[in-house]
Amino acid sequence: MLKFKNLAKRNILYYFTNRIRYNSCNNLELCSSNFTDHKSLLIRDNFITTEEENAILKEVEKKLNRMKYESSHWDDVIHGYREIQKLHWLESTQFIIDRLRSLVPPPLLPHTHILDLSPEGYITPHIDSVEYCGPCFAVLSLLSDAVIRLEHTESPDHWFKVLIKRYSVYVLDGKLRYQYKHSILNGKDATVNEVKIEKGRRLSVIVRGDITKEP
Ligand SMILES: O=C(O)CCC(=O)C(=O)O
Repeated sequence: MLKFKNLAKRNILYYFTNRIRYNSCNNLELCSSNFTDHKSLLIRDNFITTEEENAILKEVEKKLNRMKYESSHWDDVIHGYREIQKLHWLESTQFIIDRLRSLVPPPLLPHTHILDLSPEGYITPHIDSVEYCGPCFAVLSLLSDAVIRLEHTESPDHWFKVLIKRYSVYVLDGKLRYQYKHSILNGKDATVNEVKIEKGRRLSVIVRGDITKEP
């Protein structure tokens, strides 16, 4: 019981202390200076160390390296990718995954989605289907920086772009989850304030809230 209480306390602490408001102009590009919706993006740099990145890679590459990059996803959203769903982790890696899971309010889907984008890979604007993803998900970025762009579904002139750094985590929930489409920009479009971001091969480790919880 005490263990559970401590865990719950830690999760709540994580959830509220890491909601960083991005206002550095190097990392953020807004559609207009009075736009504020980006402030509900939870983002935390250096969420893992290089050693922790290596531990995750070692575990997922056994399977990924036997797969070929696919040119496009069944729904045409993801291009240049390979992916797996992973349920069980080695004890040494599980605690990193647990740290990531602690950013998403329970209940969570039990498996972790590993998405490996080739250097040319990208993700087109979409909202995750409510059939596969609950009200919140957290994405840990390995191997490369990337640029995420969010655009309001009904007002496309409401948008922002953020540099998502290697080792960082971001969390989408609330209006950013349901009212904004998100995309990971391709090499040509991957700029923030006209500064080009070099995206190499990028691996994202994604944990999702369970679909049983309605918005
Ligand atoms: O890899 C990412 O940062 C984005 C993943 C994504 O678009 C999704 O899970 O819906």
